[in-house]
Amino acid sequence: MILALESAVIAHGLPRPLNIKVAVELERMAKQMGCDPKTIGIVNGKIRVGMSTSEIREMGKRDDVLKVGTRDIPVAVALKRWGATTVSATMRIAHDMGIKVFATGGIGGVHPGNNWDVSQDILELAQTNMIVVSAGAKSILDLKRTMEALETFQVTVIGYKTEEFPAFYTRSSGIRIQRIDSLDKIVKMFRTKERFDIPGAILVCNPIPEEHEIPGDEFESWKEKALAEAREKGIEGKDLTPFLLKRIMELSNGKALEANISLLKNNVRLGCEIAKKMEV
Ligand code: PSU
Ligand code: MN
Repeated sequence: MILALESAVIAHGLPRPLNIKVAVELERMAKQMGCDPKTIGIVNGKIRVGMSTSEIREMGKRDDVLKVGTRDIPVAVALKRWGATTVSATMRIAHDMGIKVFATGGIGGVHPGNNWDVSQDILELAQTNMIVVSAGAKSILDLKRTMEALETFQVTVIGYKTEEFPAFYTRSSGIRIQRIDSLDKIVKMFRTKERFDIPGAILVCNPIPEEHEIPGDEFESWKEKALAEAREKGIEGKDLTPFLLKRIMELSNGKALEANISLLKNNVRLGCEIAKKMEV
């Protein structure tokens, strides 16, 4: 009953020193639920499936950690760097080790604008056969285009106890998806995919718990401000997502941070339940 966890959230997603505390807490929760959590990352060029607590602590403190998507795995390994794996790289490595379930916060997707900033996460979700639990995609993204991309690339998207594609901080986006209420049905879907050799992931969308949800209009003003600042400063490419996350957390006076932690825990809980079902 292994559950994969990513490390980009430690190095680039959450502020210090809370990043370490949250990463350790997520592992503790998974263990308490009877799962074996494996936080995936790259330590001095070595791929670690199950970073030690001291490695997690060090990654959370270092300033020279690369943000590693799938295409960056060879770079981090060859240059013997520390690498924090995003959804794409975490999936690739976890799959290579035979891990079937992975819990994260939110997936990357299609950024707004016409500059073709489309996350590697989409391509990895299209190719790698796993169950990925996420709270949807953040509304810093173009959610409609993100959903269209997921369809084009044949990613199976389902809502756990919801009919709407959740938007990370909020439970709703107006974009409809197939609702599933039973863990057994998720496992059945996975088995069917295997039977017919359908490549790619099942993206299980798990909305943020109601008590920590941030209303869309409140979020919208922070988002607009963060996006405008990014444009002004010329921040783009792989630096864009971490910059926006950081600014939104600051602008929200900690509310976005609390929400982020809440949904991470919620996804680890569901990930554990699914991982346990997969074994039966
Ligand atoms: N969404 C979050 N927090 C994160 C990320 C996404 O709420 O830390 C990270 C994930 O690791 C995701 C990555 O895979 O950002 C996507 O980055 P990009 O948009 O550069 O592909
Ligand atoms: Mn990008």
